[in-house]
Amino acid sequence: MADKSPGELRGSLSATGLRFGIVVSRFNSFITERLLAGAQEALSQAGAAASQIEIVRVPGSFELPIAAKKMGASGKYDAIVCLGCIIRGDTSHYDYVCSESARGIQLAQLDTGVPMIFCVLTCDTLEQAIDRAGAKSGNKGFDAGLAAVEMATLARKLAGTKPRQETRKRAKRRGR
Ligand code: INI
Repeated sequence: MADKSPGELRGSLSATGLRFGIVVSRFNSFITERLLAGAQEALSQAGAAASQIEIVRVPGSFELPIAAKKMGASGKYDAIVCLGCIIRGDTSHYDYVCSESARGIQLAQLDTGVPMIFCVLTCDTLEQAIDRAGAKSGNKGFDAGLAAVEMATLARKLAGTKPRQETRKRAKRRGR
């Protein structure tokens, strides 16, 4: 991240002491599983152990908001990553699923106060989705994982609370 000016508040990329939820749509799982792998990689690079991450699966992107909202309301997570892939078909179904998943996820984070990362690919073709799930245009799941760490740490700072201290026992188990 670029240098920050005095008095500026921003998140960090350290996942120490934080908990993350990832909610994944099974629809177009060929793509969403790649997004999931990207998000997990980003969280791991930020220092999160598998025990700090919980994964929840839902049928399609339309169901992401309700799961994300319930996860947010549980108080168990510092940030939640929402992963889906919507590919345009012959009817207007695509538009409803896109707008409701985006709207629902935004409402869920505003209602619960838990940062939720919108990583729902909205593509005209499968090729566009493949490009964004680890091919030509990188892996948007990875970007979402980093955004989750940044927003989780920023939310802690804004609330004036510190991440949970890592116990010596847990640190030892993780080989730190
Ligand atoms: N769900 C998606 O995540 N992606 C899609 O491309 C998609 N299409 O094309 O239909 C899709 N539909 C299912 C939807 O999300 C719900 O699961 C379903 O309508 C049941 O509520």
